[in-house]
Amino acid sequence: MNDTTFAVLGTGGIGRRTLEVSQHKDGLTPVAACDRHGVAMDFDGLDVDELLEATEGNIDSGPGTDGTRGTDASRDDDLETDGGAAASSGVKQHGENAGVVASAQARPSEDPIQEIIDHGDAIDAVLLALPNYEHDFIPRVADRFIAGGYAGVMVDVLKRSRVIGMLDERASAFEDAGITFVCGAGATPGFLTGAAALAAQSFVEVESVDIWWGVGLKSGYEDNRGTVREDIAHLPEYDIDTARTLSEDEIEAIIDDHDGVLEFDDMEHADDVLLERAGICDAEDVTVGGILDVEHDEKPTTTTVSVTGTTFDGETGTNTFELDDATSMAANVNGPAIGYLKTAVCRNRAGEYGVFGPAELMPGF
Ligand code: IKT
Repeated sequence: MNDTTFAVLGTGGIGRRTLEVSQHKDGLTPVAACDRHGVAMDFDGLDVDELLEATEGNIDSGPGTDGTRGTDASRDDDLETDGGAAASSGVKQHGENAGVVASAQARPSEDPIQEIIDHGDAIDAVLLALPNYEHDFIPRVADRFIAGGYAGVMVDVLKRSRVIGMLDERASAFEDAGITFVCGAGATPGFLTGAAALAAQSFVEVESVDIWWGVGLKSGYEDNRGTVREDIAHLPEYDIDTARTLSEDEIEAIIDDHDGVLEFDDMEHADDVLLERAGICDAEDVTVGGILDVEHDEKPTTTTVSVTGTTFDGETGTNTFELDDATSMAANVNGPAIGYLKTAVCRNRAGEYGVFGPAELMPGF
């Protein structure tokens, strides 16, 4: 595959780790990264080490040193907590970090996303590394790329089932624009959805797909505040709107109430609709749940995908796929996101446009 230039929208945990993982992959050149404060752009390739060092140096209360969770309110929330309004205003809120502009390669911007769109001709792929607090936030960002004449790859790591339909509604707009959009390309949905699609191949009928994940996030807590907030929205007492308005202190209190271990059942994760649109099973036959432990780095449970079905010769069985407990969430989200990005670039260069899910594509490596 020829060299691929890519941009990352969002420099929270997912965005920064994507940049880092890309350094270990052939043929990928990160050329732009932005958050609500500004944009770093270099078409010869960003200096990822400098950018990571500068942005991670922004953490007021670093992880792991005293075993406590930090108090910095704006780590992983860049671009998305206000639905992008701050991205346009460029106004820095009280108590916020400088974000990407702490890097010598970055500069403040009134509208960082637009700057990326304006340089879209030189960007093969865009990774939307943004927690999607408002359901239509990622679709609205996609609209901006369509309107700005972008023709290339877009990959997101969104979670919620209902967003897939919003992207599907835009399928013909993506096709007309020449955009290949891969939705739900993180771990779940994403990697684990794809694993379910492979595990289903033994069967002619799939009865159930059960995804059960374990994440230990002590030292990764600061980096993944956005993800933790998204997860809290899945607890029965909360929803996307209430979780979005929680202060960091309130989030700390919820975590403390659960002794640092939060269990999630029946999460609205798009693995269900993505497996249905790939023809594997009905959405209602898919469950997603898991355990998040923010007091330990070890996974509290082994991440497992169980696919139960019937074979052509009448046997019923369950195929399972497990992730090793030693692999981190960062590895299992960002590796696949880059893998799907690579495949999407090949599809885009071959003239295949529209919306794709992780059960329909085999990620590149
Ligand atoms: C995600 O980011 O894809 C979802 C998160 C769970 C990740 C599972 C990783 C499993 C592993 O590393 O073993 C969570 C729902 N936010």
